[in-house]
Amino acid sequence: MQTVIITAALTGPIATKDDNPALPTSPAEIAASARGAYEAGAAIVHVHLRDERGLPTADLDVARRTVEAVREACPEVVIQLSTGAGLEVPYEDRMRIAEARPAMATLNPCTMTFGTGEFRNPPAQMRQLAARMLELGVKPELEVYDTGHLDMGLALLAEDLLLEPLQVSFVMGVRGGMPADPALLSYLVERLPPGTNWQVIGVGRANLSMTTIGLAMGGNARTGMEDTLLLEKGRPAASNAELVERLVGIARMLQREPADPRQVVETLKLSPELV
Ligand code: KMH
Ligand code: ZN
Repeated sequence: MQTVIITAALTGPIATKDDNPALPTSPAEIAASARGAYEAGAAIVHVHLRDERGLPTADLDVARRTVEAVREACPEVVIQLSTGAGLEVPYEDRMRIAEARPAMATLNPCTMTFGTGEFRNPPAQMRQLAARMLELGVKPELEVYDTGHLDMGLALLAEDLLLEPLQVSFVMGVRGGMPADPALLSYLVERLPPGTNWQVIGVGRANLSMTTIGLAMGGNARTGMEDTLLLEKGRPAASNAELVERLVGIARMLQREPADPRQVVETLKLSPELV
């Protein structure tokens, strides 16, 4: 049976507990949610840091405490820290997140309008972050929100700032990025270097449909309260685990079994000392 890498995006930078009381924000809540998501079938947890007021932060001490809490609660799962952090977080602070040496971290190749805000990813500093992740052995996950973002990612590969196999997310449905259109997904998947690991991220209403299409196309998939706070219209998700359980159910209907973290370490050639 073909395996599938399931990622759980636990918190994100935007929602608050007012939007969904089950949203994990403290290191302890994120750790417990990571445990639940792992037990439901996620091999990777995508983690945004929040400060004690619940606001997005890139504070390195919060990063280290959060990573430690997740490792304590769920030593098996692969930890991926977001360097996207939050729209208001200065890029210089975001770059420092890699110093926490998670096994994986996100790399956002392009500046864009992101909903009602601006998501700054200055080319020179983005390349500095890519180079630093290379030095630290932190595996980047390229977050592709539009067709040109993939071109930028392939430019980084040509500049030896990325190592293969690439890990690429196609983020569908962000206002300011590409719409949730299967034709765009097919176009982008066609342009990936052989051996690339790719996943679909569907935001909001696009989450269920686009991740299902991505699974059916043989890709990997992400879910979690960063991407959707609702299990269905009017029904808030009770937990990240609940969203992961649903995605795993769809994968199994498509005859695909969730990969475990060990398989992910091998497939993505993660640095063993960072897992
Ligand atoms: N911070 C959001 C604007 C990432 O995790 O690196 C986009 C984001 C990407 O969350
Ligand atoms: Zn994120």
